[in-house]
Amino acid sequence: MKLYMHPASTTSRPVIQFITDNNIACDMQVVDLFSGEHMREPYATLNPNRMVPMLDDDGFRLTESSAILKYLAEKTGSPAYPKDLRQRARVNEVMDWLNSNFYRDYGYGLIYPQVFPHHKRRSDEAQTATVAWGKERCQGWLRILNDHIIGPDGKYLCGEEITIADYFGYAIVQVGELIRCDFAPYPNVMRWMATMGGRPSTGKVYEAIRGFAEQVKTQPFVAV
Ligand SMILES: N[C@@H](CCC(=O)N[C@@H](CS)C(=O)NCC(=O)O)C(=O)O
Repeated sequence: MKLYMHPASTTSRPVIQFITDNNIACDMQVVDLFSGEHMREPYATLNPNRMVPMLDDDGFRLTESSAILKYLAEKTGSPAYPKDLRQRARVNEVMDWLNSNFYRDYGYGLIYPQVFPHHKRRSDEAQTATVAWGKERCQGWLRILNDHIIGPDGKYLCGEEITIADYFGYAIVQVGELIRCDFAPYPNVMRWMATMGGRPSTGKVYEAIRGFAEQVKTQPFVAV
């Protein structure tokens, strides 16, 4: 198996960490997003989305980080993707919630327009409105994550055991470190982030994104 990825990619990190934690035999192939390798051949034909990650399992190519996590967990029989119908449905629910509701406003509304030049809106007015909208929406989603998905006693997103939803969710929420989000109003989120951040694999897997956060640490950002 081969994973096409980039260490600074938010959607690559949960897959890399799951592979690492579970000692899955998988070659890591860096696709250099910064030089545009994903836009050129041969990658552009391998993955017409021109994005990472992509898994190649003996010629079976799979994109979408959420789908890749499910595939790998199922293939390896990992308890992180429970077999029980309702437990699995809960994991799917949380991953869909993160991928659509949360990430749309948090990543593409609040963080990326401020951090990545190609996400910045063309006018100052559009930029300010986008970021203000993203911030307001994120505060609502973080409240739901804090109060309802994790809750005061929750260790992980779907109960007492780690699931692939945690790998996925941690990668997304952690991107807020780029704009210095303050999760203090969300203590359950903070506790869960600390649990995930304390995994032995997190330091190495999150090294590149933390290096990037260091580079932008003096830039002013609107954050939650
Ligand atoms: N929905 C996709 C999103 C993948 C994605 O956004 N990948 C980014 C890196 S985090 C990428 O390859 N971006 C390249 C570009 O936009 O040019 C997934 O979850 O895998």
